[in-house]
Amino acid sequence: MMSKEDFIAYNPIRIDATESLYKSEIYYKWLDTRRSVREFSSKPVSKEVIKNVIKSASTAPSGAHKQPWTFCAISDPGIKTSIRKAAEKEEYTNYHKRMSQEWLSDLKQFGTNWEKPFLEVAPWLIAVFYKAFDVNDKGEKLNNYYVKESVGLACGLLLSAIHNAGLCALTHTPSPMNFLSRILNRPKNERPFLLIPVGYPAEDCMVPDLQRKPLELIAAWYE
Ligand code: IYR
Repeated sequence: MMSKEDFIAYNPIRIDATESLYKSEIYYKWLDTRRSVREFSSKPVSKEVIKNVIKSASTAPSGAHKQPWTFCAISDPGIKTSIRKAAEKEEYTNYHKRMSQEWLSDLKQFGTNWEKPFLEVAPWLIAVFYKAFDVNDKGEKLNNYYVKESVGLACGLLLSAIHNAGLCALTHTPSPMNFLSRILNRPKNERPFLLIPVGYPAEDCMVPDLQRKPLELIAAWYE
């Protein structure tokens, strides 16, 4: 059993208020340049970079520090093709039958449709799975906590790490995405969460002209 005696000192480098203000502003301005992209270059990205962004993601806090995630990194062209085919099959039905008029109209500005060429063009796909529970050596179920919150946090850090590496990504959510468990042969305790193509943007990559909400609309102050 862990007790307070097992704690270790936490002593991050202290910075003064001026540097803090400067760094917070620089970080925001840099993060604000991140965009989701759907037009990728096929230019390769090294496995070392992908390892580092996954390790960055896994620094996220998680319920009871269970780290209930698996990041499947796929560069195999055959697997990418299988994933594209399965995703497009679902998306075709989504766009033609399952999505409401309101939903379709909300998506108009992004120019999306059922076709997902980026799933083959991007050099890497990271399929993120959440672990609904863990399984120990004896095959017994162990609880995880706040699983989706935890994996969502890890994905946020993943996107930041990808942006920091000069790469771009799309948080893609084909629905339903059970096909990912089948194609990637994942164990029963793992469920698909996000499918994230990663790479360089295409030379002529275009993105919608979106504005982010101003602070007044996203923050409430109680001083
Ligand atoms: N999953 C579909 C539709 C879609 C839904 C939302 I909400 C988006 O922000 C974007 C797309 C697709 O990937 O096309």
